[in-house]
Amino acid sequence: MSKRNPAVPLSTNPNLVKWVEKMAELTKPAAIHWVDGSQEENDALCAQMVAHGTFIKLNEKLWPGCFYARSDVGDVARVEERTFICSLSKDGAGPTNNWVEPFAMRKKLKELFTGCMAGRTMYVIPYSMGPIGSPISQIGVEITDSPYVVVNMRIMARIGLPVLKEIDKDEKRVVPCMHTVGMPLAPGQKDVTWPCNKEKYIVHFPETREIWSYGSGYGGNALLGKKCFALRIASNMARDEGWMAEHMLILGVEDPKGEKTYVAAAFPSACGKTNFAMLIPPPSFEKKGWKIWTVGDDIAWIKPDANGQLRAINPEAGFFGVAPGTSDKTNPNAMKSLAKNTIFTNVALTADGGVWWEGMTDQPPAECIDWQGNKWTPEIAKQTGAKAAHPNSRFTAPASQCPTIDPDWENPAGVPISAFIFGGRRPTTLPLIFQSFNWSGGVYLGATMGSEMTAAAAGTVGKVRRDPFAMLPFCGYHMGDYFRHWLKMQRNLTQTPRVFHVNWFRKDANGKFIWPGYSDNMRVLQWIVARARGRALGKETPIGWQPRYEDLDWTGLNFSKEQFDALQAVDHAAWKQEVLGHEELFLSLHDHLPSELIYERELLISRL
Ligand code: SAT
Ligand code: MN
Repeated sequence: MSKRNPAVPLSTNPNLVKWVEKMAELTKPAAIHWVDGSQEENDALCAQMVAHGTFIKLNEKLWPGCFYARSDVGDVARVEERTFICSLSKDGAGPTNNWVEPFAMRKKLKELFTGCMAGRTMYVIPYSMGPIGSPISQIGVEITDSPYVVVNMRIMARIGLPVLKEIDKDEKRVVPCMHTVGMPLAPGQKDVTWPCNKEKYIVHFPETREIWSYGSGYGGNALLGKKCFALRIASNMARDEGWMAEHMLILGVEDPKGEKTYVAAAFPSACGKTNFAMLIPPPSFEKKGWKIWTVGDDIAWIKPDANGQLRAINPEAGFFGVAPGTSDKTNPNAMKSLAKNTIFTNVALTADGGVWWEGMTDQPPAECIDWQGNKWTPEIAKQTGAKAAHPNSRFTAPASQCPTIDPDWENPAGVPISAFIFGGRRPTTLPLIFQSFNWSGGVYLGATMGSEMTAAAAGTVGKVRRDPFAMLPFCGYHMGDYFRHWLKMQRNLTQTPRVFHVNWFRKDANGKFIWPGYSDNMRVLQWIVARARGRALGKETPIGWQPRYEDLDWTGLNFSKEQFDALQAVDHAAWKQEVLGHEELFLSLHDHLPSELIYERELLISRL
């Protein structure tokens, strides 16, 4: 086989080729590489990064096909304060986003990107969010000077030749995504293993559907298909085109007769979305034939089909999961997903060429190298509090390796959504489970969801950080308009999904969690599915429908009616306080807040 010249364009689409040329002129790379997405190309890039020191190849026997990377200490997470929605009007971005006037921002970006790729290779990555050819999928092209981004994108999205074929076939509109680590190399200058820049800009132009990212090599800042496209830009597309781009997991519940019901769920961060997406039912449920199938763990694109049924795809092809806390006990399916062909970033490196993170095993290794490259032992940790793995360390793993991946996860038509679930980390007030009375009541639940802050600082305990639909850092336009879009969506549906709120985190008077969580969440999910199918009873309460004790299957769990009543209690006084918190959020969005939500609030108050 003759080796192709990677600088020769792989596309016949004149707009794409011209844009790439223009960007090369701007950024002045040493070379251009059109990414074909092949295994050989991937192997070569990984080998190149190993030689460079960016990657360490893990022990092939223990971790086949896996690589290890350590980031710069200042480049470990998304940078919300450096994230901008540059819509034409400030009002379009709303009070929950940072806004800079688009012409001023373009001027700044031109400065930043001029010559920014000097001494580096510019990679052109064509990618599809969602199965190639699906009516719900979208195409982007990311230009980047980071080979780390290329190999991560290869796991997180569909990339390369099959996508270019789509682009060339229809001269399809693509979302242009510019990314640079922001560290040009002067002739002869020695590179570092994780190039980045202290100055960071994550910029979105919603009207022109463009993304410009400067200065970071990390996850959500650099893998532009994920939060930047699939949520911030796509939420704009979805509003204009009548669909939904949501920060939601998707899972399928299969009952003993083989009937499958799909639900989509939004939780704020640190509420166990990946764990819920890969839930393993309790043994008594498994024995009867209940199964959970995983479609996605982070993002859902949802569109009504010709019959007015909402159908969802997972636009991603991999899991970009938080490593700490993931174990064979908390999430065996995630552990199996990441057992091979996975990229680990900022976890700890063990003496046998493996990886470790806090919570992975009961016993920490006697010694390892921490995420900053220093020697780490349990003794050192005790003295200094040093973590072996960064709390936001990640695994990038192919979704196809998940043992419970749904057979329909790549179905271009998507899966039918019967219910939406909202949740939060709420030590008080919010019961384990309730169902909204109707769609607008459900939108109210999504709009007012949040998590209680745990910081011990005076005045913050018990304070709820509102995170509407878990979209606070991801909604690419005015949050009030986004609520309106949710309300409007229902008008085009023949089957309206039921809407639920869950809280796995309610505590008793002694500060102990009342609910065991994890597998036992299946008991709640079973009721949700039965309600969505109109098969389960519930009782009416001021906040919505709740299951009675006898409506849940308790086989294999010792959980008394008294415990359940404590978990499900609706404390009127606490709820009146809660509703005041809703008011606070609504005030901040006031001029764009749909009146339906004010009515919902009034109705709730009158029922309390
Ligand atoms: O880095 S990502 O934005 O992809 C993950 C996260 O922070 O939620
Ligand atoms: Mn997320």
